Amino acid sequence: MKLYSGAVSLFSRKVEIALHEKGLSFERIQVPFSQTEGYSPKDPAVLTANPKGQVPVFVGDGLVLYDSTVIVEYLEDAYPTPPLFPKEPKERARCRLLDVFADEVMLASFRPLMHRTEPHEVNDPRFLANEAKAREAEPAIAGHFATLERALSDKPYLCGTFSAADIAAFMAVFWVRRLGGPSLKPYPALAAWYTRLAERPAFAEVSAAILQADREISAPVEGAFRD
Ligand SMILES: N[C@@H](CCC(=O)N[C@@H](CS)C(=O)NCC(=O)O)C(=O)O
Repeated sequence: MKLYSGAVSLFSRKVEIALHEKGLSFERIQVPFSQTEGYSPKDPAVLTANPKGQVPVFVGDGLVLYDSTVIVEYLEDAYPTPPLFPKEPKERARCRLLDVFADEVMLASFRPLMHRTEPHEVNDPRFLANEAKAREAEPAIAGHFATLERALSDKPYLCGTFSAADIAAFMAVFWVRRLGGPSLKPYPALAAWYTRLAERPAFAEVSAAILQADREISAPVEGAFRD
């Protein structure tokens, strides 16, 4: 199996965690990325495999797949043990919805924080204008943290037992923390869940790789990973 992945690509790293959790070995192919040029130049294999030209791209078992959720769902069908989704159809659907919530709804709320890893001068007017938008985004992000807090108030994982929804939501929360977003302090169940996941070997390995990549290619972010 091969995975075309980006060093600081949330969706690629989400698939990497799923592969590790499933105990599947894979070759990781890193595509070019820089904080100034983005994903450029695009890897020809990615352009051929994905009409959107995005990573992750999975190549294996005679298949070429793109989209992190489609890839994780394939891994679940082809390699059901250990499971990453509940078996019962309604529980499974709720779990898939939480994956979409993290990937699409949460992502939209913290997108305005993403400029923070780009190189900038302290008083760069463009950076300051982006910062104003980032501050406006904080209440929506905090609102999503409150939603996750409620979901975790009576269970250790979002779908009861550990699942793909936890991977997707962890990535969203990790990204907010990496980008200096709201603290987890007001959300004790969410903070405990985050710590529980961060200690799993798959999460620890992938988180460490992202932090290493940030040290190499990203601007330091004020308030990143604060309490
Ligand atoms: N919904 C897709 C989103 C993939 C995505 O946004 N990939 C980003 C990196 S995290 C990318 O390749 N961006 C480059 C581009 O859009 O040109 C998924 O879940 O895989």
